[in-house]
Amino acid sequence: MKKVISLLVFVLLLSGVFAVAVSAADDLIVVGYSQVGAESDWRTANTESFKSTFTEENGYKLIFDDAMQKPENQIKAIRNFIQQEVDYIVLAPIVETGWETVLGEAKAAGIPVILSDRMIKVTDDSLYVAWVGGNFIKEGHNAIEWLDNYLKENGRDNEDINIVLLQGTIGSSAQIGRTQGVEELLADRPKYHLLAKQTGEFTQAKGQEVMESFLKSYPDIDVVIAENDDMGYGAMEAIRAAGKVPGKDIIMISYDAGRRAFEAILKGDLNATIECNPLHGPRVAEIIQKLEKGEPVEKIQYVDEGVFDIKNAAEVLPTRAY
Ligand code: GZL
Repeated sequence: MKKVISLLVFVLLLSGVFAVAVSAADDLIVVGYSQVGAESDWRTANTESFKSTFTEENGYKLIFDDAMQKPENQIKAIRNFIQQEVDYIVLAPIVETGWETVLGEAKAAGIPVILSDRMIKVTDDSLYVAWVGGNFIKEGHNAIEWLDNYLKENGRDNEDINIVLLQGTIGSSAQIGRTQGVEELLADRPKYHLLAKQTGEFTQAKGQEVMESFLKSYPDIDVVIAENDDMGYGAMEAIRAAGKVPGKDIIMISYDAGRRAFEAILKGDLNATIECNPLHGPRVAEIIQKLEKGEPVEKIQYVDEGVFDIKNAAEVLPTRAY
């Protein structure tokens, strides 16, 4: 008899534990996150920012999808999130176009969409609740304004300056904004000559390949502007292989301001890195918490960004989170 009672108590306890576990799982906010890929140091830091924020102990279940830089994979992932009836969809859109239909499906399913990193071009901006990211046009301006000061400080402000531009993924907000910002300021600087621009797909390998072709076509390049640090590292390899010294024979400017960029500045290989802060996880979580409470959220939320060079790299590097 005693055995029966103890078995009964054990089963009751077990079902109670199970019920608590189920209800705890039910309380988690389910977030479907479609990430661009894993193409750069920046992207790695951006992904880590989400994975370390959207944890079960913080009250979330994160369903993460790496689109491997293919927009069609993001469309599939979003449809999958809708089928799984997630509570929120977070999208880092690879390119700006092609989102009306699938985000319309998310809206019809009553699932709020939050954009992180890059922007989308849609006629109906109710298709997303908010966007968190960098001010890409301002980042473009930052590069040219830094170059103005650098040339002045080095007594070269009256020289004709030949520039090549390694662009990011064509059609991505980061590429569109940075290129626009650079070209806007070049338009009223007759001494600066943009010899060529071409995409390096935000990767180190492709950046090196494109820079090799630039060096073959243009023997007198003075400045490389790379729309991310990774393409900048590739360009440095190409410049060294051509018998020149990056950071000295050719001024090097790149975007993101990851740890490796600070190290390259201190080594003298890179002259400036224009920050684009990837730590969007906490900002997106803040938006979700507000939405959970029915509070209003700002539609467009820029992250803080700086410009780093030999003057501040040593002091700032120890404080960097990525
Ligand atoms: C910028 C982000 C860009 C980074 C690249 O917000 O979209 O994509 O500059 C990354 O490093 O590949």
